[in-house]
Amino acid sequence: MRAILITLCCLVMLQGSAHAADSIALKHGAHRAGKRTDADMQRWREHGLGQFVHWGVYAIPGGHWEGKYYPGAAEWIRSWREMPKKAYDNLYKQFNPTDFDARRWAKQAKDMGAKYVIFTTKHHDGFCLWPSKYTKYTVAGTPYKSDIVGQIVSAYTAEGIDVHLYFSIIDWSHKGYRSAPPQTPKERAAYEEFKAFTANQLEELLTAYPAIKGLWFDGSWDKAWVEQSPWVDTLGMKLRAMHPGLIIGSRFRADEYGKRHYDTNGNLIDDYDQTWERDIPESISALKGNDWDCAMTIPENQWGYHSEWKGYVKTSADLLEMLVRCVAMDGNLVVNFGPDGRGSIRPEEAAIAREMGEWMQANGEAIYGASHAALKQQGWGYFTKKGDKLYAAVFNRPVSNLLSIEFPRDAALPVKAYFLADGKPVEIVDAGRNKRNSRLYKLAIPPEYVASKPFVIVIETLQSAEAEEGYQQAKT
Ligand code: JFZ
Repeated sequence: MRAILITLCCLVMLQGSAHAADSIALKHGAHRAGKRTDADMQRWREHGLGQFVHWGVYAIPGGHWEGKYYPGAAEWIRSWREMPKKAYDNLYKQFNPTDFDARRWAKQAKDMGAKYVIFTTKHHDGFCLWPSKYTKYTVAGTPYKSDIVGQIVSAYTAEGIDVHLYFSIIDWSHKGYRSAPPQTPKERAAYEEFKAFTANQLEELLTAYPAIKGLWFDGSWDKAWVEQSPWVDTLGMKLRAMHPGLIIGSRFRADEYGKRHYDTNGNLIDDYDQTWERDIPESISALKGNDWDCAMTIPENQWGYHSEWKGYVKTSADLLEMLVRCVAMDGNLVVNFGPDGRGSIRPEEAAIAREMGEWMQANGEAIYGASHAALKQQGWGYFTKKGDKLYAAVFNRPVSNLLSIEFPRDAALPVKAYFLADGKPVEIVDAGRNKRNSRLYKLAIPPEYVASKPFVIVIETLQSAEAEEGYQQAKT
């Protein structure tokens, strides 16, 4: 009996699209082993920097209700017991952002150096910033009336910025929506309606805005949604068939065992790892070779507009360091903006955009299309690489002005170094070998070099034999 069972188990395990010998057959796990190799995904991978925009009716109260301060994330204020649901659900009647100018936002994002934007079409409250025909709770029913998603898609696309649409699976406005799995036949029927509604809205978005590049899902952790994994998988395939090249992160669906992001066999579900939110991995090994991005807030945990930020607010230097860290581990950083109820970007965010943009203008070469460099991490900063160039982004300038670098013995060796911003040369000092026979060098920053911001040194490399010669020549 036991032998029969084991044989049966083995047969079951051999079926399906298992990737490795020790993996189990999954119908709704990862559908691909390794990274996507197509041009659309390659383009996404090279973005480096993105902008996130959280906008909706929550921007009107801006984290306050009747004089009281809401300490949570502003876009969650509806769930606060101090704010009556009814009051929240009527906010749309006041939604009239007369300052909104999609072209101004897009220009600002472009000047910041963002290559893609993720824009909230619908957050957990269910309010739609496009005139969806499947609900009345949309921008069309507000005094503003006009389609906001449409304006965003055209303005950003015109600036050469790729648009990805944020879509919340959680929808507090739909009567069939629920977080826990439906139990009674009535609940099940209502949930089926919610599923159909969700699918309709997603198809509607892809049809109305064919220029978009991807969908950024959120709120898919609900047990009710996780339980629907085979259906969600089929929906995903339909969306991909409708929109070739579509990019979807790992926060859309679970496998049939309820595993999210990484399936039961440990393979990434869909196109990139979406678990890095307000968090950056310690080392590239945590990514297991997958694409990823990090969505980051400027204050601690505020996505929608909160008129009063409390706690530590990140500076442009903090965000630039995060950006370089992400790119050094083959990821993108997406910086969040929360415009106010009138459609204005707050001054603190405008300043961040400007400062990051100035830095990107001078140093973007070390970011766009750059990737992980397999060199030992150093305390002064981070390495990225592109072709035969290495970029040393310096965030902690040593008092000695000497930057240690270490090259594995068979790596291409450094032959020339200079500041990315102005091309001024940087001396490469040969510091011998360590006991592993790695080649050690020091980059000598001229003591008179003044930098009020992080800076980048380009290191040109040549493969060993050539390098040996080049280096000897460079010394003469
Ligand atoms: C979600 C939303 O609830 C929030 O309002 C915002 O839109 C953000 C981008 O996404 O919040 C999350 C989702 C996932 C994690 C943390 C906050 N997470 O995986 O750590």
